[in-house]
Amino acid sequence: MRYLTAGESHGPQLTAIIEGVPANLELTQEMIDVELRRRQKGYGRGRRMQIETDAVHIVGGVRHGKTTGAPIALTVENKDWKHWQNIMGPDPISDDEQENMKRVISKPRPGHADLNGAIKYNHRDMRNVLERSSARETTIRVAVGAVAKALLRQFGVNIAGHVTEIGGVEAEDRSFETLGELQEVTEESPVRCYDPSAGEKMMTAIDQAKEKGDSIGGIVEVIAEGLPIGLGSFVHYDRKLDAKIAAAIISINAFKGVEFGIGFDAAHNPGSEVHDEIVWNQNKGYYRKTNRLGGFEGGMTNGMPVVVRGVMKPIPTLYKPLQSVDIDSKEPFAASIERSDSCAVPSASVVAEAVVAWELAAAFTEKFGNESIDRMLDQHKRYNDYSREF
Ligand code: EPS
Repeated sequence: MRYLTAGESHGPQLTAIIEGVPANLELTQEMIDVELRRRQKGYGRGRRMQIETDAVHIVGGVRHGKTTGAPIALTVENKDWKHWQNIMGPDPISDDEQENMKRVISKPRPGHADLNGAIKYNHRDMRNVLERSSARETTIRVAVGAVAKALLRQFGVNIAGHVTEIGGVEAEDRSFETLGELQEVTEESPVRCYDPSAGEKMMTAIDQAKEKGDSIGGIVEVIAEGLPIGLGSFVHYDRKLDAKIAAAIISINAFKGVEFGIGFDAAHNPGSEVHDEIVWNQNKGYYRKTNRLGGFEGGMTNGMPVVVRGVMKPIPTLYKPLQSVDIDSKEPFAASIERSDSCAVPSASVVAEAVVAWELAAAFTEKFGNESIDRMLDQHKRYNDYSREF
């Protein structure tokens, strides 16, 4: 499976084309909209989220609620476009108009793609960079992830994204018994945190950052369960599924690091406290006593839940000035005011869930075929029976 996205933050719409989704998979616009609403909800977002009410149009590859096997095309309109038509329209404009064009950006924001992208693509107006590098693009990736989740659901895979830290406030209570319980609680939390008292403190931290004109980051975790042994492969670097998932997490705007299971703690612990002992029983087949490695060994799933965390830096668009240089005057400046969010970590946990779902779904189609969902299910069942008895 593969997909591409197109569209700018203040352009008319975001678009995705997805190829390789099997035929006869149940897929409706509502199944995608549910995910778009989850992404829009988090505490700490700016005014833009009050303008948008994201909803998908499926414009290819689905008929009467089921995929046909043809490429799936999705669009999500930007409601804000109506305020930006002159600034962001595709038609040529005269030199005069260019001269009077409002919102030309010549002041790069530290931490953004602005300056590097402008130099790379030769743009004197850095709007040409920021419009596409904006995290608005994650909207359509969540829509794509919703298609992946629809596929995974057929195989009994459940996947949950939640927040474990914001602005230095860590979730302490992580004692959920099942993924269902985690989902139930986090869906009701404005910061998507399982621990309600940490959640309150996170909201206070967001309010304080906002007051100061600053922004804060955090850590999100994605857990996926119900996976077979052997998705991905050890045979080549570009077939290691944990590597693909790590890349997918880092590809989310503002993400700077990723770890699986105990992650960086593996550096401090002896091997006997890092590796997961193997057991077998008739019912479950092979499984592990612990899941410190977060569901991966040798680039392949080991049948335990995949547990992956990503760290998001604070959003770099600040009301509080950071020093930079105007590319026209070459003068230093220390003020860049753009509408933005003080914290987008809760939303990012939904995006992380979507990109992990995509990589897992792609690995499923690689392993079990991708022409029709029925044949995939058949292959999957046979493989699971075989691996249990192996
Ligand atoms: C973003 C800046 C803000 C965010 C936006 C990402 O948008 P605007 O510049 O219109 O105020 O709200 O996020 C979204 C629109 C979204 O859907 O998540 C940025 O600079 O990355």
